[in-house]
Amino acid sequence: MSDTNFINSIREQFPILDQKIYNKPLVYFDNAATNQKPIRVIEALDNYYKTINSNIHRGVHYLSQQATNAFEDSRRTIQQFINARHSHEIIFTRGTTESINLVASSFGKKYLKEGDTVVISTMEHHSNIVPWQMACETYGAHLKVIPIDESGTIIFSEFEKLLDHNCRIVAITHVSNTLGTVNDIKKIISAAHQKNIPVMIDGAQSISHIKIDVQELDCDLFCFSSHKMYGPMGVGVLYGKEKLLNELPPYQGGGEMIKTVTFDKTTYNELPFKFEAGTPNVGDAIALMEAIHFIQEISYETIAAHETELLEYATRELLKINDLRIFGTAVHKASVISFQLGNIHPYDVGLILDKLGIAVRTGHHCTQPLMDFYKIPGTVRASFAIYNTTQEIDILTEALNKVKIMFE
Ligand code: 7TS
Repeated sequence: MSDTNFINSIREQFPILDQKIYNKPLVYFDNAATNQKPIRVIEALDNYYKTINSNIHRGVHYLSQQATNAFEDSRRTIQQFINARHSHEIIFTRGTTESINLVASSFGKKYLKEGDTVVISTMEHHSNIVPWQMACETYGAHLKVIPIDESGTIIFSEFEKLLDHNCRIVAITHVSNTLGTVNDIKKIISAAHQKNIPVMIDGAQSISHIKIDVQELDCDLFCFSSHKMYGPMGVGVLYGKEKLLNELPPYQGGGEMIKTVTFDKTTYNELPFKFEAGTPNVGDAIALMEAIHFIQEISYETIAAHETELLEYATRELLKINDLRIFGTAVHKASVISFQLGNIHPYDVGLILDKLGIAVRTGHHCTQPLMDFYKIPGTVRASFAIYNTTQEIDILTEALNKVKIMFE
């Protein structure tokens, strides 16, 4: 059992949690969409704008140097956090969606041609489907989709069949935002590499739950968002192996990504700046560093232990409710539970839960092909973070029983 005092000491760091919604204590179970921010992250952002706000890399003046140093400190902190070999392998983006668009656009331009295939899975978020569809359309390539079984687990033997001589890249999520499935990406990467196929991992949902070591995983590209790991919105990361990033053409043109510009020809800057056109989100990138320290101080071991306890408790308690069906029953799951309550529309469930102070997400969760697979319009999704408690799960269970009675 998690130590209540310890979890309370964590909750105290999140001012937003201490409020009432419709006169009920807030139960925040929409962490897979975005999790809340500890006060130290909020203060880091506040301090940035109060003390060193300035445009970076270009200024000779004191503030610009301070902002540049802090921004580059954040890059090095991220490098160490995911154990990248070099800090220039860390590219700042707006978030996972932009990181994937960057990869699909640049990789597509360099490597995709008529008849090639891009392999993704049935459980991808739209952000890891649409950019690849767009690239495939441009270059005459095709999307191939790894099937899953009823539990929401990838059928590995089917995946291996897709690794043929036409396959240029595998782009796959680490953790499903809808089902919670944790894919065995080490095995996936290793199988693809045996055929010399690079792998891009969508780490949007894993970064706050699982320790990432990009060298150990040997992934070629890894994308994540700050706002899903206790950091601010508007900033994210693309990690890429130096050699691959050097081969890829720039994504956007503008300031900072150039070495020289004439009206006849432009030469591009070196990594990471080649991929960072325009003024970056300096303040949020600096505040992200604080979110990393927050996670590191708690430790992934503690986070995983607590969230596993919440997942197991919630699964047990929710399944006691008649007619409640959980989607996503893979052996390895992150703290996400998607469910349907009898025939009640997920949106109706969400609306009533909201009136009882409980924030969940309802709908297709930007995974429409996955909804098609299960032949359902959507689910109700509760997703847990380090500050959630079993008492809050009891509130959810009680509320769902109320919803059932209302619709009976
Ligand atoms: N990939 C996965 C697996 C995600 O869960 C999300 C966001 C994204 C990519 C896109 O991340 P963004 O930060 O660029 O928006 N997932 C969700 C969700 O489940 N509910 O709201 C956003």
